[in-house]
Amino acid sequence: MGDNLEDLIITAAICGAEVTKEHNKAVPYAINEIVNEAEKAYAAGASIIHLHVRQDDGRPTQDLNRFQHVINGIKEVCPDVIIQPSTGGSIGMNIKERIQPIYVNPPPEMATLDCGTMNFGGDDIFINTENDIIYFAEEMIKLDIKPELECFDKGMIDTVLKLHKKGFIKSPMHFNLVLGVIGGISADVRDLVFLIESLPNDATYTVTGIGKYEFNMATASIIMGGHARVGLEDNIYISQGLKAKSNAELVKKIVRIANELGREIATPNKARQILGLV
Ligand code: KMH
Ligand code: ZN
Repeated sequence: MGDNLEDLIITAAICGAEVTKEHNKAVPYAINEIVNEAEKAYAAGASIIHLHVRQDDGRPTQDLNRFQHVINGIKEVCPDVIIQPSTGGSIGMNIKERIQPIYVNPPPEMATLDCGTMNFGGDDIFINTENDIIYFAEEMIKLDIKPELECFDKGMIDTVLKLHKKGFIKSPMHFNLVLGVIGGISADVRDLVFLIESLPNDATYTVTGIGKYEFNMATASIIMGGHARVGLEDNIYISQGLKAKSNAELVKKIVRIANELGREIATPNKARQILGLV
């Protein structure tokens, strides 16, 4: 294994919108905390920072200025890392609110694009109608931003393929297969194989396993030639019952696993080549 697989792109989802310091005190809120977590995750091997931001008191926000400040701060300490703002925001935000971070200056190289409506974690509804998806996609095309297509279930991949045929999403596409959100697809290897086999041949993909599935799903992806996402947004534990001390600790664990399996880690510039960002 590893001989002919491309280098592993590690995405660190360092902040999220729903997880709080009550869940894990390492979840960053203030600008300097987020910048610090990004820097350490990058130093540990992450080439992409998936970014949400917060008010100082922890409330999630999609405020353009707040994103600009955080992105400027991250670029100061790790200028070459790929910054991927979230357009998912948090549950209940409207699409105009959510799209703001794609308008930072200069535009980000990538941003997330959530590809369907779903129950999210129980009673919440994460709304992404087809028209919403088209709106995000068209704005990203205008600014030459590569969408990372967040798919929480197989039907969302079908939606992407349909919108791709209509020209709203360009090839080669990059997917984030998210498994284990309550309301989305479960996180069995069988589910992951099903999703991967549903992707176009020229697509790239990363895999996010939620909660206790984070490392199993990431490891399966490493073996199958995909990429991996870890971070406090998705999982607060480094191992069963033991809270992670930082995002970097989660990144270091997946680097160790990849090393053991003979998969090289991508630098940000290698990640740019793999994703067609250059
Ligand atoms: N906070 C979730 C409701 C994304 O970043 O694009 C959505 C989310 C997805 O985190
Ligand atoms: Zn997110």
